[in-house]
Amino acid sequence: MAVNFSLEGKVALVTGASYGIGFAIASAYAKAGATICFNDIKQELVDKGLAAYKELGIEAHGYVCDVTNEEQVNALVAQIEKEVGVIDILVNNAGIIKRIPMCEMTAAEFRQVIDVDLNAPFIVAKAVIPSMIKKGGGKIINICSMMSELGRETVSAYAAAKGGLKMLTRNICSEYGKYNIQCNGIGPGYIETPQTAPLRERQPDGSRHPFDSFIIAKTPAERWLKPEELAGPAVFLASEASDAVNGHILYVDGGILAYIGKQPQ
Ligand code: NAP
Ligand code: GCO
Repeated sequence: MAVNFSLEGKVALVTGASYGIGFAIASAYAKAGATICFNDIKQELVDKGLAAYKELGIEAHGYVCDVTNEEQVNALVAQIEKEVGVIDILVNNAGIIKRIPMCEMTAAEFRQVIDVDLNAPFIVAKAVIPSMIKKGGGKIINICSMMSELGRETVSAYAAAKGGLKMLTRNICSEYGKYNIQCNGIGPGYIETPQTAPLRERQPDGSRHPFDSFIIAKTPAERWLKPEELAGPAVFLASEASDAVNGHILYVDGGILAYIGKQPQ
């Protein structure tokens, strides 16, 4: 029996996909046959994203929408259903991080990270599930993190959100699996995107950022990963090939979670 990795005829919404990981995943979905919808908070970034997709020969549908705003999200889903079609594949990708020592972080800052990284995936999934049920099924992919499993200094809000997102993923699986909805997560390792750029900045003397060196030592492949390396796992989880996979977090981390780390020389 041929395994079906095709996304032909499917409508995909990837949140926060003007660039970065979301852009790489949405581009791969387009190459697998899906129609791409994405959003960003700012029109200028939606426009930049549309141009970037066009450069790849992809006619994407871009929308301004703040994923933390339930009214905007419901309007976005209704507009996509009217203009493009029912959403078959949702990737909850939009996310932020604030790297602040916990006792220096305000409650407002903590709440802001939880709002984008955990409340928003709930809001957007809740908005798309009813039509997925009517259509006979769907795919929801939540972009988790190493911090769904591990903590580190300064990322308390982000780790709490991504840990919660792992359990939201499992709960959507549990509650909606009977409607042929598969909800899984992707847990990227350390990826070269604007979000991690501060961790890779060269030092004034030209040496690597200490965190950069740390990740190199923690990754068996001894390198940061590229957004495009998430494409294959993302296509798999969006396709019929993964219909029996549900509630799973697929770590695409180059082996970080399996590795104690290189012994200091
Ligand atoms: P990024 O470069 O910072 O991009 C994040 C995207 O989300 C941007 O397009 C951003 O738009 C959008 N966004 C933020 N808040 C939003 C909101 N309220 N409404 C709509 N869009 C919003 O991040 P990335 O590195 O590509 O990461 C994407 C996802 O992967 C995030 O969930 C992140 O936590 C996760 N992740 C990243 C890594 C990594 O190493 N990079 C590893 C594991 C997991 P604006 O530019 O307008 O803010
Ligand atoms: C950090 C990084 C990480 C990555 C990613 C790792 O400050 O440690 O930003 O959190 O973004 O989530 O999987």
